[in-house]
Amino acid sequence: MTRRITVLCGGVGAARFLRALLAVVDAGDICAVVNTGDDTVLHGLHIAPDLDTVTYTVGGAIDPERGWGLSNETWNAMDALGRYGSVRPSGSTAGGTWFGLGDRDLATHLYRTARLAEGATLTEVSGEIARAWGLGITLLPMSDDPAPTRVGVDPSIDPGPDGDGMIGFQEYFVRHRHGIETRSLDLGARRAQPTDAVITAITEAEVVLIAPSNPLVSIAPIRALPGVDAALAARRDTVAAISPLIGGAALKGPADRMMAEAGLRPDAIGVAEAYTSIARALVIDRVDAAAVDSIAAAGMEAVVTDTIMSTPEIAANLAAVTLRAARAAVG
Ligand code: FO1
Repeated sequence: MTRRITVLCGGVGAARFLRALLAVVDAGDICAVVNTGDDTVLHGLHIAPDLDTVTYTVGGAIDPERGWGLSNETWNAMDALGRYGSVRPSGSTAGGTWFGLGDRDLATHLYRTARLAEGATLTEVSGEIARAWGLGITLLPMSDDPAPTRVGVDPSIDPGPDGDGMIGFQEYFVRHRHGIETRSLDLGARRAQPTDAVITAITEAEVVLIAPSNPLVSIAPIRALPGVDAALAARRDTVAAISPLIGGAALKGPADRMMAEAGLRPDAIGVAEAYTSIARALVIDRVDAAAVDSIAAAGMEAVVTDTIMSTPEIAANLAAVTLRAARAAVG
């Protein structure tokens, strides 16, 4: 059964938007299509940060300061791993503690990894995890295939496993604290397939919303899956996006710098240029009201409102405004 509203999601901003959307529509009407380009294997465990950030946020268990991981978390396993760091041979990644995995968060990765090892698909496991957390929404990974995003950096800073400066997304985002220049992006999604459920969620929903996520590393991987961009373009009139850039900056994360490094305008107009082929409306913050004409010139209709979800009321209004913008063409 197709949900009425499909939301293309990345990490923190998307998760917060989904929570806002739940204030104005039933969970049962929402299908979240989530980026898995950030997924990585550490300690032999399949880590799916964007799926987990959506799960924990919608499930009301997210750590509010970090925006990822669980609240009231303990770190005993990480602390205990530290002992082995001193004996680890060079070249080994075992026992690394640079990526913080809390004790309760580990349960999710243990469950997911064991189920995948039994032959379950990531879609099946994500459905089980969503049910275990009582989310109500449909939680779909963008693909059941590995689709890792890799970031090209200066090899003299980090040569990466192949010596060419191509490193994993979490190595860029966490280990290097996204503080080094990105020279290129390799979207593993280009070599993966969207699940049938994702294509159905995009083609049969009443509206598709693009959450306020990083256009390049959260939304672009979903678009890069064969057939997805065309499916979105085919229904462009009922697709609305929210700009994750406000006043030329991202609220959290490196979206603005990565856009500039990719030669795109690091502002709402740059977001419009990135999305105009697949979405009709772009919801922007009041501070960007002067960009309305430029966004129109890029082919999108700008809708101005408060987009910083600092209170539940502002968040609910953003969700309602975005829904209205997506439905506007439906009449
Ligand atoms: N982000 C960090 O900045 N430091 C971490 O140690 C870290 C651990 C982590 C563990 C599980 C998880 O689901 C997310 C985690 N994140 C961490 C956030 C993650 O890197 C980002 O949420 C996404 O990959 C980008 O949206």
